[in-house]
Amino acid sequence: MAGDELSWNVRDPLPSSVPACGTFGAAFAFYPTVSSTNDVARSAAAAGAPEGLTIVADEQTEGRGRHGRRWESPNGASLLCSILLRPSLPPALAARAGIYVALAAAEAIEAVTDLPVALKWPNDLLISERKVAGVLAESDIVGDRLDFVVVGIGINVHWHPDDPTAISLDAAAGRVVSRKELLLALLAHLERWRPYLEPAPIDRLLAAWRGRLITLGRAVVVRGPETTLEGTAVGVEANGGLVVRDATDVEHVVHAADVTLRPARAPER
Ligand code: BT5
Repeated sequence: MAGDELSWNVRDPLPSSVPACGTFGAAFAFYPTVSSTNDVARSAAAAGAPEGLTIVADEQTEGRGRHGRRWESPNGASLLCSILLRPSLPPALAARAGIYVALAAAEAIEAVTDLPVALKWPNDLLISERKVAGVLAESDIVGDRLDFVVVGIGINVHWHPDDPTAISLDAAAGRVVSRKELLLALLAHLERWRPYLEPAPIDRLLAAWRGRLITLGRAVVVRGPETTLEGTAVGVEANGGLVVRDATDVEHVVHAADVTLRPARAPER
């Protein structure tokens, strides 16, 4: 069914608030018209808005894609949405935010429509190899830190451009798909994947543990079941093994042993 066989001018209102179900949507705003939902979310982010802020609009006067391209959508036809994220990622990994939102959106569409969604690098969502949604991630870096990332997503729900490479959910599903249902599914899938946007949680556990480990940098005597080793504790491996460098600069990894700390050297006067 072609996209224009179904009218997009259906009564399918977006909500003015969403049920509190976690981080996403706890701060929420709907606008009939904005320049771009990403602009609204970025201004709010700069003013200190919390992670999870969700901005939706019926219409954008300056909806944009990547590299200054336009994102087309008639009033009320799409789910136009921007999400504010504040992940503790190094700026070099900011692209993960777009990956995360694209994945959550693909799952949300599948949950609501049962249609299989594929991703095209970097972050296009495709149904039957036609673009149904696009993702635009815009980040703000302060010093060597990622302050925030605003990820905008536009999903063609009731309309798509008159272009064989584009599709809408209504056209693909052969029915009128609810934008509100899609929005709630998106928020739920964002919630589900959010922990994985952080540096691997297990690495964070190890880093926190390592931070308290008095052993590192100290001269140690290591007594294992068979051998005794003297040296300096220089690190911990991912599996928890202690790395000890001996007097000849050879590194040994110790797993089961008793470690005695040599007294720390008195500070030089
Ligand atoms: C994207 O860019 O695909 C990112 C689109 C992000 C839009 C959302 S809407 C909410 C938020 N607020 C914004 O202002 N933006 C985000 P890109 O990969 O550069 O693709 C843009 C290209 O896709 C255009 O040059 C057109 O060729 C095509 N296009 C434009 N509108 C389309 C639509 N509705 N459906 C499919 N393709 C479209």
